[in-house]
Order: sequence, then C-alpha cells, then structure tokens
Amino acid sequence: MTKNELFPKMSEAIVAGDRAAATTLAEDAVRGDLDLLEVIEQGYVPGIQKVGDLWEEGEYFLPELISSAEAMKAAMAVLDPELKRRSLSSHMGGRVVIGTVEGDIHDIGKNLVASMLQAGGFEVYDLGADVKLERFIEKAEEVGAGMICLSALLTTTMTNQRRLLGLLKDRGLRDKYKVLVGGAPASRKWAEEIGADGYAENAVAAVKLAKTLSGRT
Ligand code: B12
Repeated sequence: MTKNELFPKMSEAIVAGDRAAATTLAEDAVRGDLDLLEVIEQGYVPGIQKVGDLWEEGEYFLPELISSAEAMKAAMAVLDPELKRRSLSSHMGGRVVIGTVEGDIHDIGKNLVASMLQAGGFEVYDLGADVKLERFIEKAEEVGAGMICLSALLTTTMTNQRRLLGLLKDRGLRDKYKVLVGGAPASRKWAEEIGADGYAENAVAAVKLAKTLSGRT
C-alpha cells in the first residue's frame, strides 16, 4: 500500500475507534519501513483531531472518544518501540510527565491527553491517577522532562495543582518546568491564579499548547 492509501485508512481507523485496524496499519507501516513521524502526523493525528472536532461539535460522546483514544494507543504501542529503536524520539517533542493528582482517581481525560501528547511527538511518562505530588517532581527530575501536566477533576483535588507549584518553588525548580493544568474544574483563570504556565480545556488544545510552550509550532 502506498502512503496515499495508507494514511487515510489510519485516520479512518482512529475515527472509527477500530483498534485492530489501527494496529495492523501501524504494523504495515513498520514493515514497509515508512517514515514513522510522517505516519503519526499525517496518518493517525488527523484522525484523532477529527475525533476532537466531532466531540466539540457534539457528534461524538464519551464512548466514541474512549474507543478512539484506545485505537490511538494501540497504534502507538506498535510505533513507539520502533521509533525508539530508530532513535527518532529525540528529534520529536520534549519529555512530559503527566498524571492525575493525589486524591483523585479520574483518569479518562488524563489518558486522552497523554495519548494525544504521545501522538503529537512528545515522550510521555504517565504516572497514572492518585499520584503523590512528590512523585511528579521525582519523575520529572529522573527523566529530564521539560513539562509537567497535572489533571484534576474534583474541586477538592485541584488545590493539589497549586501545591505542586509551591513545592517546585520551594525547591528552586519552578523555572525548570512548564506546568500545564487541566480537568473539568480548572480554567484559564485558575491557571493564572496559581501561576501555572498554561491551561487547556481538551486534549487537542493541550497538544497545541504543549507544542507552543516547547517552541514547536
Ligand atoms: C467518569 C466519572 C467518574 C468515574 C471515573 C472513572 C475514571 N477511570 O476516570 C468514577 C465513577 C470512578 C468517578 C468517581 C468519583 N467522582 Co466522578 N465523574 C465522572 C464524570 C461523569 C466524567 C469525567 C470524565 O471522564 N469526563 C470525560 C473526560 C474526557 O473529560 P475530562 O476528564 O474533563 O478531561 C478533558 C479535559 O478536562 C482536559 N484535561 C483533563 N486533564 C487534563 C490535564 C491537562 C494538563 C490538560 C492541559 C488538560 C486536561 O482534556 C481532557 C480530554 O479532552 C464527571 C462529570 C464531568 N462532567 O466531568 C464526574 C465528576 C468529576 N465526579 C465527581 C465526584 C464527586 C466523584 C466522586 C467523589 C464520587 C463519590 N462520591 O465517590 C468519586 C471520586 C473519587 C476520587 N477520589 O477521585 C464530581 C466532582 C464534583 C466536584 N466539583 O468536585 C463530578 C463533576 C460529577 C458531579 N457533577 O458531581 N467519577
């Protein structure tokens, strides 16, 4: 299959939330020795962007969003090891540490943001949900991340986003990291109030913002 045939199929597999097709097409791309950055950016990312648009237009709901995110993850599970093997990762985005803050188990939105960042070329370290604040800093220091992304879905846990910024300051590490916050109760105003570097309302916007902040637009 040529690129012109393969890329639209990749995008369609994501829009349809078809994990099997997304995986098989990624395997075809690896076997065909295609440029995998092109595969991600011109094949899969347009698909997940379309999903984001459909969601914003009210055409897609949570189940579709999750299926598409899963399909994207399945494709990335094939492409990521191969990218690492070909040492291309370092030419892509920076390293990002992401997680849902301490006390909060909501992880659907965070998983979407993590998948999309990965698809957008970032090397993503996903710490999961209910993550101790110390752990974000430890991991970011360990892997040499440039960005920390904090998700919070509860009004009681969003305060942990502020606490993390305080911890970074106390350790003289605040300027070392861009800190992005998100989740339903967060807002641009909240991000400004706590001194975060940015807020995005959904995964598509989060990738755009992460690219801007890391100078990749
Ligand atoms: C699904 C859900 C659950 C599931 C979570 C399953 C899971 N694995 O995540 C379950 C059933 C477990 C659950 C539990 C609870 N929930 Co709940 N839950 C929800 C619900 C319905 C949907 C959340 C969701 O997944 N949305 C879909 C995703 C795609 O959207 P999202 O998370 O907002 O993420 C997007 C953006 O916000 C953004 N984003 C997200 N993270 C980040 C991070 C960064 C850095 C950036 C840039 C962007 C970004 O991008 C994402 C993708 O586009 C919400 C209602 C709502 N409208 O939000 C309530 C809700 C969040 N839950 C609520 C509550 C109260 C609870 C419980 C406390 C209930 C209880 N009494 O036990 C517990 C919490 C336990 C705990 N300690 O965490 C309340 C919170 C109220 C408040 N103001 O604090 C809500 C708002 C429901 C309500 N109206 O009362 N919940």
